[in-house]
Amino acid sequence: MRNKIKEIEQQIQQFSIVNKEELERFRIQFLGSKNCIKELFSELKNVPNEDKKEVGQLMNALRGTAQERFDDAKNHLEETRIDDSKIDLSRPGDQIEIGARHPLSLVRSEIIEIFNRIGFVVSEGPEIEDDWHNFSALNFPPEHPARDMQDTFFIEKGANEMALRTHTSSVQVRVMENSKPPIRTISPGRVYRNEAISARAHCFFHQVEGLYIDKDVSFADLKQTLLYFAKEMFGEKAQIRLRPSYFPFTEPSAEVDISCTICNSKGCNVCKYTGWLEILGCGMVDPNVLEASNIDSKEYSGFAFGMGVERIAQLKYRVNDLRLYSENDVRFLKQFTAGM
Ligand code: 2U9
Repeated sequence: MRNKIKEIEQQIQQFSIVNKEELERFRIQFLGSKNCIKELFSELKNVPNEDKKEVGQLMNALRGTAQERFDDAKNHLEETRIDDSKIDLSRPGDQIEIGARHPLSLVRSEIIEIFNRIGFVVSEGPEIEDDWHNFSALNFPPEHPARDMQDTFFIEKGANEMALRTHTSSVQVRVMENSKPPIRTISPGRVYRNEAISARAHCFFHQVEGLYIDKDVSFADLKQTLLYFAKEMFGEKAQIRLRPSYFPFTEPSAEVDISCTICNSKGCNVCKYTGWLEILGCGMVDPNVLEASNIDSKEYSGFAFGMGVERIAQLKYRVNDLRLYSENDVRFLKQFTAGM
């Protein structure tokens, strides 16, 4: 009898009561008119007289336990019940936050689309480069400062010298080596320079470099291509000017400014009262660069240009601290949308 009492007590404690239906099943089984505890009481007459008192007390306690479990479960269900009449079905749902594209990704796509429209195709290549593709094939002399540890991240020095590419021109050397002119390609990608990180410099940034090689490609073609780019990127009113410059891989070379879109070239603190903002570098591909990739410089000529995506994004979105692009602060990142 004592075992039966223990067994029923266990059943009472383990009975799952998470809804009204289970509560009712519990009531019928342990407290209803034909409940199992009542059945135990009817067997009390078979218990030896000397044990009757104690067993009777155990049965009473068992009934109390069943009642207690029932009351607790009932109270709990009532407390947690959602009152249907209090639900306001007209309330707007919780806002689901939609992510935004990274500003550099938006600008990169826009640059690619602009050049796609005039026939430039995207080419990509490795971020870890050998000396040939990053420097020698691009006419960098052996003593050029870019080859210094101070400027470039070398991975292996010596015979198998490898470095993180310092520009995506290395990709275009590979295109020249593997295809014949006409070549019309742009190479977007991340590049690395050994620089201390500050608002105006970073150890990595993003470039889009362009290359066009064909018969009779002229400086006028270059200027017209860049004017087209400036107008597509910054608006129909945009103007460009070229200033002479020097790069090992182009001759002649130039730096390109765009008319200040903020003050309409009247002069403001962004353009430092010059009316112009620097946006990219360019030039005619040096014949040595063509020859290094087995392209006959007497038959073919070409132009090239290069721009920093961060710089274009800075001008488009007025971001004046380069570090913001890689800190992944959502307060910064969620401000950019494709239509801006
Ligand atoms: C080949 C030959 C020549 C790509 C060029 C520039 C000028 C240039 C800078 C702009 C800002 C790099 O991101 S930046 O720091 N680039 O000024 N780049 S011409 O010339 C090439 C490319 C490929 C085979």
